[in-house]
Amino acid sequence: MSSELKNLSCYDPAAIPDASNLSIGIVVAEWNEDITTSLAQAAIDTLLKHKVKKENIYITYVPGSFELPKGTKFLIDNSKLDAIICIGCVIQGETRHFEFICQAVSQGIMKLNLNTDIPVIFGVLTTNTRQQAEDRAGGKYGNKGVESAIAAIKMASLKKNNLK
Ligand code: DLZ
Repeated sequence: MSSELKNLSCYDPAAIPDASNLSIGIVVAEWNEDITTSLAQAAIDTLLKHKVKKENIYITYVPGSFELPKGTKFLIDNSKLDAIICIGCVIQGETRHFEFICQAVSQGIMKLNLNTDIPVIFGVLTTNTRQQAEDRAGGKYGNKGVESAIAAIKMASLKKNNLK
């Protein structure tokens, strides 16, 4: 599957498992807040569209993407969720912050996936420009929040089915 021109909001609704009994957490980074708000809203709308109950969607906020793994760990330790979506937006700047944050958040999320029972979804945009982020937060390439919500439903269902 080529990703460069993939519209992040496109999927086959018929291929999505029943989500009516799922509880999903969403951890949202406040940096680039307009973008992350758009991503989070798209994730929420997609979960609701697939019948996740409003009261079973838990939203928390962290200062920046660097804090997403720790915020997610707090949620894992203090709740019983079927999957957690991490929402962030890291935009390349003039310093090397970008590399460190991207590496930390991607490795932190992967560690949570491998070391805990909860699927944790990488809903983080890592872009060279603000325009590229806008294009993927409801712009010409769709919305990564939709893709993240679908991934959360699929992974939560996969986990439940493997436990039966
Ligand atoms: C410091 C920083 C910078 C420069 N850029 C971003 C960004 O583009 N996206 C993002 O989510 N967070 C950024 N941050 C904040 C860090 O993620 C983190 O919150 C701070 O370094 C405090 O640990």
